[in-house]
Amino acid sequence: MTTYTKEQIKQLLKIYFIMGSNNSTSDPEFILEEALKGGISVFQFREKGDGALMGEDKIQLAMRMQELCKQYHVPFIVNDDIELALSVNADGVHIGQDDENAIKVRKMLGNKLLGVSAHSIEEIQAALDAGADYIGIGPIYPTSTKKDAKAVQGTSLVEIVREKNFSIPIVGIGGITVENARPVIQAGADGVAVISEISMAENPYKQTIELRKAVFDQA
Ligand code: 3NM
Repeated sequence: MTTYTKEQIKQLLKIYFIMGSNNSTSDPEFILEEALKGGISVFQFREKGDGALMGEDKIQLAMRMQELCKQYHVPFIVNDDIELALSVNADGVHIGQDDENAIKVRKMLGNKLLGVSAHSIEEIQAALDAGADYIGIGPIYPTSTKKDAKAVQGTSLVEIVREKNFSIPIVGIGGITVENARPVIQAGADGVAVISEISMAENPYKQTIELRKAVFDQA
């Protein structure tokens, strides 16, 4: 398991920003820094899909983004690429159901954070048994960012997990915006994970602040 406490992980998940170089029309490092200034609580480097960087270019971008995160004391998580996460000494890894087996990844990561995407109670239980530190549940709303996203499920699985009194940290993902973030938290998620709401925003700094308001001010 990780050195973070469960409560610390729940705090980290509040404003979970994910981005790769193909998720924005402007400089991804500029966007990340604006999001860091605005108050994201964790960052995931997700270099995937059409036009994604590979090889040395990917490693170099990861290292520059990690350095930015360090300046703002925000943990840096790598999507799927365990070798990269270990080589740059990232704070953790996030994997989906089609990626490397969670039990194997847990062993490779030592005490780094492990997040797993899950779409059913069975998948959540398997991730827990494998030693996941948090679960990503989605897509909550329709998303055009992930081409192979599963069927939209709203907040129902988040609610079921909480009804079952699973205390695992949960982050909702998929189509989450400033306008629709509140119900995700009200359903029992600890935080919201977004790509385009920040990466495509006209003003990523202001959008992050607005997202923080939606998540923290639960009127
Ligand atoms: N995973 P946006 S949905 C990376 O359902 C990812 O597991 C999903 O992007 C899942 O915030 C998704 O732009 C894309 O909708 C999230």
